[in-house]
Amino acid sequence: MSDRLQVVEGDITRQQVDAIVNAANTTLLGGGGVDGAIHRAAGPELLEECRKLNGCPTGQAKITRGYHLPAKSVIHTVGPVWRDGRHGEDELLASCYRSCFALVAKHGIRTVAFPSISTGAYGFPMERAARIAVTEAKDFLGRDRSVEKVILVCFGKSAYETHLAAVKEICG
Ligand code: AR6
Repeated sequence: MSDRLQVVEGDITRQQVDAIVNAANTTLLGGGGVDGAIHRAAGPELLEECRKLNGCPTGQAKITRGYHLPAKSVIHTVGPVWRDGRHGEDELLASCYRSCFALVAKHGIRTVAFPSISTGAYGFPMERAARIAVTEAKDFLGRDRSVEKVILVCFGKSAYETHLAAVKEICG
């Protein structure tokens, strides 16, 4: 289990995987944070393809090519904006991970890297988000034997430690 679920500290745009996940907004037309970094690294062709997707609702996901990224595909998902935790935020964030994993399975993707969706501009508490990410990744890896690696890419040491703790708590 734990060899198929990895936590690393780093920049998701540098990951050598089949697909990386983008924490986008409902327009899918780019933004700041990891979204901005992915669009910069992929090049303008990514925005051209995104324009044809007509956006994406919160909790869902859409896939594009990766263009100049090392990753062949980008899975764009839209996390919930944190309000107070009583507006379906947990379920919407879990739904992001499930929607991404559904695309992973559908497209025969074997290695996928996720950023910590919603924990930047959207303000979702990271510990709580990390537990949801790890729970969904563990469930998916238990169901799908063809996926070799799910990498949770943490931006900074504190994010890394938070995610490691969630893996220890949930995966033992
Ligand atoms: N690699 C990995 N993780 C990163 C990187 C990177 N290069 N850059 C930032 N992070 P955010 P959100 C981490 O704000 O909260 C955008 O403008 C960051 O430290 O990128 O889902 C979109 O267009 C944080 O832990 O996404 C939306 O409007 C995590 O990625 C909005 O922000 C997510 O932070 C989405 O907000």
